[in-house]
Amino acid sequence: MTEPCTLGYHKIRGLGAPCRMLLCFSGEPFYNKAYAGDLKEEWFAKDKPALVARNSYINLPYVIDGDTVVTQSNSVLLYLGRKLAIDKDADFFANHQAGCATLFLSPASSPHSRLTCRRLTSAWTCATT
Ligand SMILES: N[C@@H](CCC(=O)N[C@@H](CS)C(=O)NCC(=O)O)C(=O)O
Repeated sequence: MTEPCTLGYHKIRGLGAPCRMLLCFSGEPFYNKAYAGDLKEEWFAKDKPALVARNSYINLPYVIDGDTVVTQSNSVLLYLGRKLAIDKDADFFANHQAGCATLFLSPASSPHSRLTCRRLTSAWTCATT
């Protein structure tokens, strides 16, 4: 079994929300590394210096998937869309941004509105209800 990937961002929606939503929509468990009052110690003093060695552009949001570290929100969305097989080659450019926007901006009216996320220990899993 492969280790779930880690999505790192602030404990707010912001640029991390569509990234988290892609993971939730896919049903893949993932570690939700959400920085809050510990930002200075956990992000700036610990994780950022460690991750910059693996990706010199490291910022929030980022995704760690095994040996791969992807950062910059658009790149994270492209990576997750491809990894989770949400973005299909046939309609990659036509659908990618629209899919994220639907998840991000219109949860109430989107076909995914019944998606719920549950936190299990340190990983997140999602289910449609
Ligand atoms: N161009 C970047 C902007 C990233 C960014 O500005 N991240 C903010 C939060 S929205 C942050 O707190 N970065 C942490 C840092 O500078 O180390 C992206 O699209 O991901």
